[in-house]
Amino acid sequence: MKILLAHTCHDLGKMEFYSRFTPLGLGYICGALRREGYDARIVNMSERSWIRAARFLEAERPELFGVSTFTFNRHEAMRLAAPAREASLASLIVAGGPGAPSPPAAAQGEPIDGPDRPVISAAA
Ligand code: B12
Repeated sequence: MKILLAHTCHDLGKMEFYSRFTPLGLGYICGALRREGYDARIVNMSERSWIRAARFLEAERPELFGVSTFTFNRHEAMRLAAPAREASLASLIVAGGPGAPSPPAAAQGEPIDGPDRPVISAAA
């Protein structure tokens, strides 16, 4: 199964070194998946435009698309997942990370139209 794990920062974060970082949590997930024999890769979309990010997904067509979710990038994480859903590029879209346990967007009544499954994960 082809798995793509992605991160993108918020627009302001493009100017910040830390926000652009590839989250360590994605590395853990990717390592565990690879150890189990899955074709898993990480892609950091922080420096790509939305159009380039969508084109990349179209070319890659992962079967599972995982999106890293923090509070600071929650809208962008959903936006990243949206083209995968709209074009049915990925069979399953999941969101995980420190922003996933109690999605702030859901708590505030904002629509979540990106992932199929928010994945519960813990952070202090
Ligand atoms: C080390 C650390 C850093 C380091 C290293 C960052 C890096 N490259 O990962 C530095 C100092 C650079 C940093 C920067 C930032 N950090 Co920081 N950081 C941490 C800290 C202490 C540990 C993170 C970690 O590695 N945990 C270990 C991993 C394995 O756990 P995890 O990330 O939760 O991942 C697990 C699950 O969540 C899940 N998972 C993670 N991603 C995904 C994705 C999918 C698809 C799925 C299915 C599952 C999944 O699987 C993983 C394995 O179980 C946490 C606090 C904490 N105790 O967790 C804060 C924390 C993650 N940081 C936080 C913040 C806010 C930031 C910054 C935005 C700060 C800033 N303004 O710049 C940046 C963002 C950096 C980035 N893009 O990742 C917040 C996030 C809060 C939130 N709800 O969004 C935390 C929780 C601290 C806090 N309590 O406020 N950070």
